[in-house]
Amino acid sequence: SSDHLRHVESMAQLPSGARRISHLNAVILGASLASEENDLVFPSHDFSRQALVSSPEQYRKMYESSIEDPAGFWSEIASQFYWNNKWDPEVYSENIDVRKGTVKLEWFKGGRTNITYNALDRNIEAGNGGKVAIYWEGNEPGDDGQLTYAQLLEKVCQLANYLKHVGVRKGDAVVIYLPMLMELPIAMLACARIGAVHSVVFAGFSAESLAQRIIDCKPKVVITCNAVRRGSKAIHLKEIVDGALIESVKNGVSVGLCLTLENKSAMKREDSKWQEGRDVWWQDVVPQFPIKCSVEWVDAEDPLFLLYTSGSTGKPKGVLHTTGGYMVYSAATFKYAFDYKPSDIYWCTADCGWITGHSYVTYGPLLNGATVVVFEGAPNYPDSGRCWDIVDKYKVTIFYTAPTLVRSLMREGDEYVTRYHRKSLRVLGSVGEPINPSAWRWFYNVVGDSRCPISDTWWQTETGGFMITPLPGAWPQKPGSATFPFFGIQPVIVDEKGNEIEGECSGYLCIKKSWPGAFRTLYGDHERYETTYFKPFAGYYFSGDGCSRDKDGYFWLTGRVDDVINVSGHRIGTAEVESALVSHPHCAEAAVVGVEHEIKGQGIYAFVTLVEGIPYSEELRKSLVLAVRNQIGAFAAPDKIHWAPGLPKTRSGKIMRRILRKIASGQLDELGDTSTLADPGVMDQLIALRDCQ
Ligand code: 6R9
Repeated sequence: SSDHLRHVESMAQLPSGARRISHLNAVILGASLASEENDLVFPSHDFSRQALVSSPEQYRKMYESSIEDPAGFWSEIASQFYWNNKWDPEVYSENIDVRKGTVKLEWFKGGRTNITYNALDRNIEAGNGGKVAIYWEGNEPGDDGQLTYAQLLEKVCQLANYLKHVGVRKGDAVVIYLPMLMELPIAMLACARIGAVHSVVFAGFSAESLAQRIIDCKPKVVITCNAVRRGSKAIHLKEIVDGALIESVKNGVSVGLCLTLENKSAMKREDSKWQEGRDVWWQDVVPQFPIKCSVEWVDAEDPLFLLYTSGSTGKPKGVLHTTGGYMVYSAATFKYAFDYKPSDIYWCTADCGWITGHSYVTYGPLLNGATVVVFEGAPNYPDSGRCWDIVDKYKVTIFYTAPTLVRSLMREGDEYVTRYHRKSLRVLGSVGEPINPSAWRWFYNVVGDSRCPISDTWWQTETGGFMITPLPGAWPQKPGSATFPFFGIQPVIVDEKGNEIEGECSGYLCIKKSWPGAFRTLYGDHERYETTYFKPFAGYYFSGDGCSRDKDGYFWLTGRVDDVINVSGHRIGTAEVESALVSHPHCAEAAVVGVEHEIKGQGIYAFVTLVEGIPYSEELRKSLVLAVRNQIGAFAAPDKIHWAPGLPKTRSGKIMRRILRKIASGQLDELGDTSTLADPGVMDQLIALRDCQ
């Protein structure tokens, strides 16, 4: 439409500082609030000019070559790394079609390499030994440290030598249960150097969850620390490990060695529980080992790590990634999606216990020779300005975080942000769930001063790296859209029957063909791998996410398909309703679930958190419902608004909808396991408020 064009043109002519996108100019320009897709946010000309990919044309050219000749495209990127032996001429082989037999993917098979060698030694040999690899910022402001690439390699080698000394060999599993201390990436890299398979378990999981993972992968060693400080409390990690190891023994898995780091700032070693013979202090043994350690060259298809992720039912799935393809893919996605330059200071707030911490705290950045900030603490300690304090302290240029953090900081008010300079920032990133356009705008306008493109990266534990993501200098963004596929990725939207739908549409998001970073199996359960991911829509990898594509081809993730609500035959993404609610100026956060409804099939039940200082009232309830009616339509109007001072979240920040569904449907005695909640206290509050509104 001409309005749309005018909008695009006027945006293109504004100087970057004036490119402030808001509901207001959307209204002025004639776009309705519901059609978020009409908002285009352009990178500045200066940004694009210096970018690795500067224009839609350049992207299209590279994308097309990656699809037409995957072997050639990926070989060229892979050649930037060191291979002790080149891969087979075939480059890759794949069968993702269950109808044609076992699902099997191989990339760079026959090639021998080592990811730690490529992340550390290779960069040092290129003259970057003195460059800072890790800036570490502790929970307490002022408690910090740093390691250059050369120093990091020495630490990695000492631990690698120790692990070899205690009998860890190529292919053995090592479980790592550590907070965000430098020793966490060190431990990952040490395992990889000797060909051992690490399985990092987020240090917020309970003893039971940890035991479940230990029982599944049977590690030779568990690496942990005695305790950690979170905000103002100390958590005794070693005691959790003790519990898990007892539980494992009961299930026939006995781990002979628990290497324990003494985290002095949280707890003295004298106060730690100890089992002689099994437990060893890291500080007592590791520093005695040589600072050089030979490299174990592994096949590209040898396993690199296992990372457990929760399925919809049953036991956690052990997602297995191999070496060569993952290396190439994590490095390439990092470089392009963040427009990485050697002068960047990069900070990703994710914990190494999740895939984001694997691909985009540890491997992707270090493979690129980047300087990475590792933060041990909480973003609201000592107050809600901590992130921006850290950004200013280290002159962070790329800041990558999750929508949940953006929303919670947005709720605290702009002053915590504007108090700091943030002038170093040039690229922002978002991951983990769809980012609501209103949170996107706040992140863009307030945190990034309307200057920094946002890379809203859609991907999964299973995919190893970014799948659909902006390339920040290449094209205009739309707040809330992950934009276009990364090189080599062919996303398709399919209907119920698995037919691809073209053009403007919505449906299930699948991927055609393999890519180097794809997971190769679920550990010990290849059948579950095939059933979960490749059988629902034969011929494709099924992501489990819903997605729509707009008239300009932009992809919009609408949330897990298990979170789709079908109201009177209308398919409504919970994320859509949440986004509408959060666009209300008084709503800070919303979580929407389906409940059984006599007439409509399913009704919409919305939990809402209000902006600090706003009281809940009948009037407000009505205006929240109205916001949804106005933005999506009357059919999407919530049947129930449940005021929630806090929402139940996992420690990685994901809202636990399973629990919300139970509360919504009144099954209060079936709440199930709430042990993985970041703050179990919100449950009582929620239940108490259930019937008084
Ligand atoms: C990387 C990560 C994967 C699920 C995925 C999707 C959601 C992640 C997203 C996003 C919309 C984004 N998700 N990034 N949804 N936009 N930018 O989070 O991996 O923990 O395995 O979760 O997270 O629903 O299917 P993982």
